[in-house]
Amino acid sequence: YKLWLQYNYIEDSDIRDNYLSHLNSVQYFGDSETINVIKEEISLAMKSLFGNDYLKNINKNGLIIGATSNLNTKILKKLKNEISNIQKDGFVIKQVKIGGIKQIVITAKTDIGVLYGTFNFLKRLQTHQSIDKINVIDFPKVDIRMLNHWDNLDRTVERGYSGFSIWDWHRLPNYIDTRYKDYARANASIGINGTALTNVNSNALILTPHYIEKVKAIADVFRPYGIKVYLTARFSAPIEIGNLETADPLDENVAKWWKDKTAEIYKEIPDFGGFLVKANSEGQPGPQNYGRNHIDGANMLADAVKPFNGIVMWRAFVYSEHDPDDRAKQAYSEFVPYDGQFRDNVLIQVKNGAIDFQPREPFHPMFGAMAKTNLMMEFQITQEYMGQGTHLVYQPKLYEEVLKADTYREGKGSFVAKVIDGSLHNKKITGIAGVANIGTDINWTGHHFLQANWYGFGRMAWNPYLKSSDIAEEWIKMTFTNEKAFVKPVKKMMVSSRETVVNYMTPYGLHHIMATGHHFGPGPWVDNLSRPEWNPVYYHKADENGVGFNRTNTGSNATAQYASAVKEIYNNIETTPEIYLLWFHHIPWDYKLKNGETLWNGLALKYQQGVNEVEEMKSTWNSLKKYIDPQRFKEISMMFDVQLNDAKWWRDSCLLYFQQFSKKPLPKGVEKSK
Ligand code: GCW
Repeated sequence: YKLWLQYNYIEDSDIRDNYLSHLNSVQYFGDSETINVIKEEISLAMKSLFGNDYLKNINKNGLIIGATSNLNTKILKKLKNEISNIQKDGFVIKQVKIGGIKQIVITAKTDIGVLYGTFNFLKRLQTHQSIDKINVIDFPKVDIRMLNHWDNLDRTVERGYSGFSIWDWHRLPNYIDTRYKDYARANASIGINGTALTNVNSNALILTPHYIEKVKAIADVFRPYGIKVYLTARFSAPIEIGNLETADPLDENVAKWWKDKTAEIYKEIPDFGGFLVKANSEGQPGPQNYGRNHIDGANMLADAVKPFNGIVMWRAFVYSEHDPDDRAKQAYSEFVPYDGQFRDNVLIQVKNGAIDFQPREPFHPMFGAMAKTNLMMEFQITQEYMGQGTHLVYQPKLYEEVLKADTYREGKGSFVAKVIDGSLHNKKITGIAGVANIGTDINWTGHHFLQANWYGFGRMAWNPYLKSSDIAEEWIKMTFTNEKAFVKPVKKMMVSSRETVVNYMTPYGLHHIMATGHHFGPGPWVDNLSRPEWNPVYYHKADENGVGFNRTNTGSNATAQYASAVKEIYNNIETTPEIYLLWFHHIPWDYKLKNGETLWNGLALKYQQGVNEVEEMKSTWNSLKKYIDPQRFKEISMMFDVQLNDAKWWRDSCLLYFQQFSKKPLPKGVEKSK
């Protein structure tokens, strides 16, 4: 339940004594709700890390915590250089000598920055890093770092696999579940500063006074932790809850209705973040219902929130049956021509890939393609297409792969990360969102290891250039133990787990072959759904001649949506990385892979490799029993049983299905379940 804020007692007395020699006292400067929560956190952490031996003597080495505006000039003088380098909600942690006493100063321009600095400092203690002569300066590289909850008002969670929604609408606003505070602590500890409480397939009721009051109660809990609340705006709300006959964005009454509604929300929640909108996508209402376009819709809402410094996050996840040629192309075609026409408080929110949160997708061609539009990333933390809440898949590895991809939009080195932090085109507002995997389960995320995906998302939102393996290591130490013999194998297992799921589900660029609706197990055979682009056969196109989706210039030409350097790489089968082979090319079963195997054999071997890797994870885990508590050990161990079964199911059924086209035997080494 405590996530990565376990603050395990430091058993090693050398480490403990060394820390304690620096931590005889703590002095706080400033007076705000945020400073109060910092005090609470420090006291909780210290007691837990050190037992009763902490913070005894005020005249010895200690901690000084407070924003620069509240520190005295003596301290400020010592930190002049560092302070001038603090950006945004960034912070400095530095040891200085004042009156012969060594003080570790945690400071920032804002109290929220001080909170971030405090959590950073506590992380160092949790992970047993040295604080001798500590000198750290850090700041968030992205402005909006938020979670998107796909939580419905009846507490079901769309694509949620860890119980029900933690927002207890029935008992709000008067009953404040302690979870809200723990949620805020956890998020603030990784730098998350926003949360959209409700599902993008939204219910307009959330915008009625009855619910606004409840949202306000949540916002009040989150405020000291620097977390702003956002809501999803159902485009047809003016009709559904406003008694208007239309939701046409160019209708004056509609625009006025949104302005009034927005003012009503801000009256209760003065720091309300703004709206997240899914429009004209998967049946959700939107401006196109009235013959208008995305600009009309987004700008109308942007004008409503503008006086309050609010923003609109307008999703680019659009596709329809009317473009049967290639679903992957639609978002780019619908949005890129509008570049430069959105208001400056609109962000277009783009999923990491052009289809839908697959185990692996090439980066979305919209990244880097809209130089004059704020554009933010949407990752999925919940595992809709990756075994849901039961498979250990460490997703920051996927995030890293996408962020590191080179769009070549401004020449070599135009990484997706530079689009997201705004540096590629000097963007006004930058953002990154993750679809939350949080629910009422005691461990929050269903599977203990999936807490790491929430953690890792937050860390990479703070700094999209971080290495996912480093993040895994700090998470393991904070969540379980610093014991090397545990950390090393677990880190290895986490870091390779993403490739493993690709191997047993969708190797070599296969995608969207999950069973219909729930997207859990395999379903490559499904061919009877009403819309072509819902059927897995649409994506793999397997027949006797081969398999894969030809998106090159001889096929759907989706490759033309990339910068020319990237387009050329993907158009040519020789230069296409094999991880994307079947994403971009339709190729014969006996095509020779780089390792000399035929495509059919290679595919079968990958499925087998995926199964073998889950076996290895399971046995690694079983060998680590002595390092952790029996309950977490057992629960995780049972999850590996589920994952292994599922991996075999994927291997067996996909190979059996594709074999009817390849008409070839399974290569040596590939097993079949009985
Ligand atoms: O991934 C798909 C999901 C839908 C989801 C949609 C979206 C919220 O299957 O459940 O709806 O994407 O992102 O809008």
